[in-house]
Amino acid sequence: MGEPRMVEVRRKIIKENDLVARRLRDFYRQAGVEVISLVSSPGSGKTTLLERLLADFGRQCRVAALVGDLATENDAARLARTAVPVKQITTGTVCHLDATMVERALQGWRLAELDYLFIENVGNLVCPSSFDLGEDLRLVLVSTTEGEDKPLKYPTIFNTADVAVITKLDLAAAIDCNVEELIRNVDSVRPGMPIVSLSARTGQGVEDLKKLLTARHRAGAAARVI
Ligand SMILES: Nc1nc2c(ncn2[C@@H]2O[C@H](COP(=O)(O)OP(=O)(O)O)[C@@H](O)[C@H]2O)c(=O)[nH]1
Ligand SMILES: [Mg+2]
Repeated sequence: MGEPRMVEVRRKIIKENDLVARRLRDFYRQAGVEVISLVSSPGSGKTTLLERLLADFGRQCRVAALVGDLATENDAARLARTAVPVKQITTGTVCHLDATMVERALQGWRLAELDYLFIENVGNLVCPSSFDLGEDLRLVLVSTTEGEDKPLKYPTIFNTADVAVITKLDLAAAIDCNVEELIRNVDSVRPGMPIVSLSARTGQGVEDLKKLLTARHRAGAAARVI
């Protein structure tokens, strides 16, 4: 396939995805559910953070999760221990979730009975940035163990997310990560982007993220009432 043809096919796929994402966004809004997705490279700590968030939020409100991976149901099994509804989407060879996969996975779910739906994307810092899932908020995670320069190398994923989450803060000293530099690099790629630094292992900083998410949810609910 020649390059112009590849570009054309890709553009068509993304356009179709945007139509489904728009439908999903309306669906989420009507149901009054806040949808939060997580993107990062493999191993940055998406599932570990979700284990905490689902357990904590699950005590106060109605929460569910979809998790994407190329293969295995491992993450769904980990998250199911939190006792909230969880469904795994296995994508086979596809390196990202798309809106159609999410729409299909949600069939039969009563979204109006949920306050929050979390979606863990396939671990990848490139492809998920092109695929809108209709979510209200996209978190991009980058761990202290990945190197301070990752925001500079993968700017698009930061530019298509709403909040940056620096993970594995407990490992920063051991790995000699300069967290200030990592924060500066996120800010240089996306000035003003909210940044939360945390460790899902120790719990340090997790409250800050929870506060940010609940404040947004309250603001969204108020806007819906008005
Ligand atoms: N020390 C430390 N390890 C973490 C933290 N978060 C995740 N991990 C570990 O990093 C590895 C990958 O985490 P996982 O949540 O599966 O990443 P995912 O692929 O992004 O979902 C696992 O061994 C986790 O236990 C953290 O905050 N601190
Ligand atoms: Mg995972």
